[in-house]
Amino acid sequence: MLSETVAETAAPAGSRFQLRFEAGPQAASFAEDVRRGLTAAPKVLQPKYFYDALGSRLFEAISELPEYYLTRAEAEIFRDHAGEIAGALDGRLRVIELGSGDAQKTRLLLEAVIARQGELDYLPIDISRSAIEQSGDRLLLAYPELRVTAYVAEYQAALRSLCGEPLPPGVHRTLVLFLGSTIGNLDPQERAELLRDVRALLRPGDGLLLGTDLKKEEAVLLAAYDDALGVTAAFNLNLLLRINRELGGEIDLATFRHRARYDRERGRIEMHLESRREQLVPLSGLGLEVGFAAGETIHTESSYKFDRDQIADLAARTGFDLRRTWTDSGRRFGSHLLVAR
Ligand code: AVI
Repeated sequence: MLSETVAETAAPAGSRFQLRFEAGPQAASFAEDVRRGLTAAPKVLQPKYFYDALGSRLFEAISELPEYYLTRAEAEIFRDHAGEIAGALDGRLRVIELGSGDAQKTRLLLEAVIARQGELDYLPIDISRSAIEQSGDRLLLAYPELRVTAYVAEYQAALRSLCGEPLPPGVHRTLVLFLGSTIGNLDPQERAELLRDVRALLRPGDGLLLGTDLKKEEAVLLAAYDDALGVTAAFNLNLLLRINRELGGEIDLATFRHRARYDRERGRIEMHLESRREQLVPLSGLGLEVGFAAGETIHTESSYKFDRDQIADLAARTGFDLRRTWTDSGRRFGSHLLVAR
């Protein structure tokens, strides 16, 4: 389906902050996706629905957990190597970030780029207007040399709109950031499509910095997705709470449990919600009743883990070369610089 693109600028002219809204193709609603997912076999819900207000806060809490090393490991890479990363592409950069959220780790990179070139155009893309406005405000306060053009949009819609725009004067290169191993939540086909969309925006020599979790012992991975405090369990179960709240469901949360398992062959952690007993779950708002067998699960997320060869292969298939990988001292996480061919 062709998208209708609406771009608005919601900032006074001359300010260092611009907000744009890009409407992509009409996405299915939460209600439609829940109906489809819970009447499918096997049952499935998309991980993008984790991130309502409570889910976003639970994810922030996950990042603080001792078992969930990903956020800290990536921050360590940026603390140790931001200067090298910022200098890896020649010429003056602009930085585009996919899924910027609170842009906490990104600050280390932005600071390093500003230190090299004195000023910077930063273009964060996120579907959460509040996250993008708050982080934009904080960044502009901290860095007077920064200009922010923020896109409240799905990645694809914003990338497509950016494709038509010329580079700002004095900018030679684009560096796209896709951090936090968010790419690991996409299936192989979606992942390649997204990288091709990024590649379409770039010119030869431009870069994509891709953060990915790395393959490691199963026990470490499982603990990261099934922590002792039960925060990840709450993050997962919050999907059912959201269905109750937004779609008039009457799901008894106590009849489901969080499950994390590692599928070694596919190289992915899977999160599931498992019914503790046989039951009929009423979803009155959808005019639907969903039957569960005891032990039956809803697959709520896949989180793929990678090795360097897989990233090199993905890069080659999507129009990039893998130029360099930085890892943290524990070699748990990788920041890969892909350069457009
Ligand atoms: C956002 N994403 C990279 C996280 C991950 O590790 O796959 C989401 C998450 N799910 C459970 N814990 C964290």
